[in-house]
Amino acid sequence: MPLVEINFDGLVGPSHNYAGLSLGNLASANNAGEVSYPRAAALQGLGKMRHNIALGLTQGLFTPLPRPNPVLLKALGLENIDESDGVQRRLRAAAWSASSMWTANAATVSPAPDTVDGRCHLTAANLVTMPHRSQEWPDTVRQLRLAFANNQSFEVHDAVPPCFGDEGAANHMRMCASHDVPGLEIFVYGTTGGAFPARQHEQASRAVARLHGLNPERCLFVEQASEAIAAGAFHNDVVAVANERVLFTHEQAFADPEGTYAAIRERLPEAEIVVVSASIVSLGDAIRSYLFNAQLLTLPSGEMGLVIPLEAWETPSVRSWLEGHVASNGPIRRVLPVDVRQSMANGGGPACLRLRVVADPATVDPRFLLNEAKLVLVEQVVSEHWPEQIDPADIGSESLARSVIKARAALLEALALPELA
Ligand code: SUG
Repeated sequence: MPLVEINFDGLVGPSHNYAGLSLGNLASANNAGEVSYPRAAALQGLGKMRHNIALGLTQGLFTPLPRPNPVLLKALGLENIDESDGVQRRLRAAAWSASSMWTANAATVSPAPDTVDGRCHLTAANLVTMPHRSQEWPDTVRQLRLAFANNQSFEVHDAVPPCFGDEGAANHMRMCASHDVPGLEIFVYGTTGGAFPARQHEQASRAVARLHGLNPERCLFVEQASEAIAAGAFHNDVVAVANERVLFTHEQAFADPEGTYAAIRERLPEAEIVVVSASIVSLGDAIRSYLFNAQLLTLPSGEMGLVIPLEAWETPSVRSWLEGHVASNGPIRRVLPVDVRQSMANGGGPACLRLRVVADPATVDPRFLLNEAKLVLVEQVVSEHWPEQIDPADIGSESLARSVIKARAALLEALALPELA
């Protein structure tokens, strides 16, 4: 049974907009009120998926969740209210958010070689820190239970209780000799972020590790540096990323960097830890450019490639670090810039847009796997149905709501996914 890493990207939803809902996410705050381009955004995301398929990688797709979310609008008593004050407008915008596109926050995933029952375990993330994200998990679970319905290979858990914030794979890294052998699972939590919230609670991470039946000797619970959160690294994947034996991290990612590296090396002697020092790429440049919100991938040749946002390539300190690393024969052999600017403007880089699942593709519902023909089909649906642009002032408009609902329905029909309608 060949276990490979499958990247499930979230398709940018038809209601993609810039409502500035995420405190501590600098891009979301800086672009609040801007006009968004949902059609272009979704096509950019699909472009990244095509790019990664062309590299010879297995690619999956998750569909956008129902928006505007009738469940949230009803629960907040906002169903029949037209006149809104500022707070009500933000709550309404929450119900319209397309934030489920960032599937790195959909769940935490422990592949079969790591778990006591030999199945791949997924726990949906409760995302309770941000109201617009806390509505995602019940619909996310529905989608995960469909994609991973094969219960000989998978178990999908409900989110952990809302007393402990959990943001999923964005705060979880797995290191291993190769994807198909037991790995070291590294859970990164925050305690404080100055003016900004620490979204991942240690007890949520520990609960996920227990639910997944992980071997405690192959788990690490590591604190994120509060200075990183305070500087805008609202998830660990904004300042660090791992793949197989390589950890690629900013010097200021962890509260105790040396202790963290030593603990990793003790458990995984073959680990290669690539640290970018703050004197070469400042924490500010790392966060603005999203250098670490990259897909560190093992290519079919066995070499590692780093899929970065164009913004990183355009940042002089970052580009010169990357060029130096490749020239000095470091473990990242190829740098692969992609354009996901519409998602980036809400704080979502290439890594945010994907959930990594190590599994045998034959055990996944094929409707969630992509090939060129399906990509073309989805592009057609997006080109025909996704709104060209959304001004945040349009949020709440009935005609826009109708087109957003219709667009998602057209996608579900094209993908033959009536269960999600
Ligand atoms: O949760 N942005 C998302 C970005 C998530 C990025 N994911 C990872 N780092 N894995 C967030 O802050 C912006 C929504 C708005 O402002 O309208 C937003 O939700």
